[in-house]
Amino acid sequence: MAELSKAQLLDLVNTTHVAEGNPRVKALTQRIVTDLFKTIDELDVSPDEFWAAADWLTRLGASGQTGLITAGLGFDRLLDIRMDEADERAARAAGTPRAIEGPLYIPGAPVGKGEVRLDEGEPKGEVLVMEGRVIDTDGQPVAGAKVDVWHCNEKGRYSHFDPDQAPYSLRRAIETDAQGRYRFRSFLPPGYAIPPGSPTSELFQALGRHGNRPAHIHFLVAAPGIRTLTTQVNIPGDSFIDDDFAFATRDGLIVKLEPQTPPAGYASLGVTAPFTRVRFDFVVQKAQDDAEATGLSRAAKAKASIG
Ligand code: MBD
Ligand code: FE
Repeated sequence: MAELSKAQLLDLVNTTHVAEGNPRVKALTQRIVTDLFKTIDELDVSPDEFWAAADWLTRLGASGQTGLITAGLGFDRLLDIRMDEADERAARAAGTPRAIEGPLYIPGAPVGKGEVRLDEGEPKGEVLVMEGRVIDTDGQPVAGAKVDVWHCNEKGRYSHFDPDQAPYSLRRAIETDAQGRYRFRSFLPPGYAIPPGSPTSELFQALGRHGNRPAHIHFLVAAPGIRTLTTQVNIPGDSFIDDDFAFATRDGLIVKLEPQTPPAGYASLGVTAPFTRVRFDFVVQKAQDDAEATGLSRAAKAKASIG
């Protein structure tokens, strides 16, 4: 091979092949490589800058933080906005708004019928009971739906990613009863902050950004024939509520707190004193096909569909 101009090199990179390959992967790779060649040239990226970035990517992957960066750079929310747009076009924008799954979901949490406790032992914060129904967009209850719920501990950390917590701590699923009802006890979680000293916080420091999320609780709601709903609720009053590093706050998902709710009727959850109640119904859509009703997390769904 002889000397190459930049344009000739790019053309070679984008066209060299010994087999057909995957046309979609080829198109996307060509676009990204072309854009990056252009960025390097137009922004005069030095070798030191390039190799520092490559090293950062290696460390990012090794630290398991790819999903933190995608959230912090807005990609998770972008994909939601695009799905909302597709729903608008298809006249299917209805029900509880979707919100990003985030990188911290773990499938396989213990399931309880009708109600569960996420917390164990002494309350680690204000006692919370959240309750409501899963109903479809016609207002019909969805019995036997699975409501997966997960949130961080009092230090803002999530079990599985935090070695100090037991497996599935603050992760449970509730199977709705015949009336579509669910309820669970936990505590009001604090916000989340990206781990200091990590590749993610390195980039955020260089960008002059913080890595805080307002207090929130995650849900994955699934039932046969129902379009799987991934969403979150925000706890009002958090100073980061309109300054989420993951840009995930949405109207309709900021719940109302009912402090000092009398404990009568909540004994089965171990509630004996006034507590904070949140009432929230998940309004879900009927699935148009089986692929919409898998109940899978984003990673598992992508694996099932793309491999
Ligand atoms: C979280 O708790 C979260 O929900 C997201 C989206 C990103 C990082 C931490
Ligand atoms: Fe979270």
